[in-house]
Amino acid sequence: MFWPIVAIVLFAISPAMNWWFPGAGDPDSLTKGQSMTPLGVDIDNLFYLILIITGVVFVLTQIALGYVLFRGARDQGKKALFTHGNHALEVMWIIVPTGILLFISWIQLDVWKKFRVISSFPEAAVEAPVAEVTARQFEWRIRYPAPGKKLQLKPQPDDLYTVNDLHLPTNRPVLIQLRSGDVQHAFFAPQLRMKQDAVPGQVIPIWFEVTQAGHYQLLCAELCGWGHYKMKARIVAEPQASFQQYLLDLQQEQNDDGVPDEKGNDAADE
Ligand SMILES: [Cu+2]
Repeated sequence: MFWPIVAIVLFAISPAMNWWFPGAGDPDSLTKGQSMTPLGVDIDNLFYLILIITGVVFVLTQIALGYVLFRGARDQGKKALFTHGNHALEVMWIIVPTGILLFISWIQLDVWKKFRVISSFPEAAVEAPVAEVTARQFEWRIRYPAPGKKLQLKPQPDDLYTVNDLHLPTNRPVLIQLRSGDVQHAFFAPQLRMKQDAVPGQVIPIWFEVTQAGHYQLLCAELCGWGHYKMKARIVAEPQASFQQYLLDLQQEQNDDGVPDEKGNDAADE
């Protein structure tokens, strides 16, 4: 009974110890441990379902094991019973796990479709990708289209660039074109429940919808070389208006050559 008790105690104290899923930045927040995207909540629910099924099976089999050990210790001296098996039992323990696995694979189809199948992505997000993120040794290069323009597959002269700082609008599905410049990396935003490999030579679209403004982690989840640990970036989710303003500011900053204009004003000071 030792391991079931350990498992149940760990399960009970995990949320309080902050060992649960990563959630909102504020550790005292009520949403701690809760995904910041609606699809992430669906993914968490699948995880909980599997945790409950495996948890119940684990506790029941441990109790059965404990009972058999207890019986064996109590009935010492009795002759052991050898059997060639029980046909009905064997049929049962093939059919029941098969049924459970089929049930899990069926119930996750919808979430998988929304997460990975491009034809099921939200149309508005597919029409206007927000940014292109290129992973490289060892940083995230971010390319936005100029304000008011659409992101093209090929870089445009007026595109805007940043490194390790991905700004996104909240409360609408956003699509990102994911690339890799060298080796295989993985775009991992734990609070948003988004993980996708970046593969050289491929442009992989990913989408999510952040429901709460804030700062979230962006990490590389594929050991990609000596500087893998340096690929720690941030995602800044903000309302549409401040996201637009951010792009305008970025544009001004990028186009500023540092030379004062005819009136003697430095563009960056305006
Ligand atoms: Cu990497």
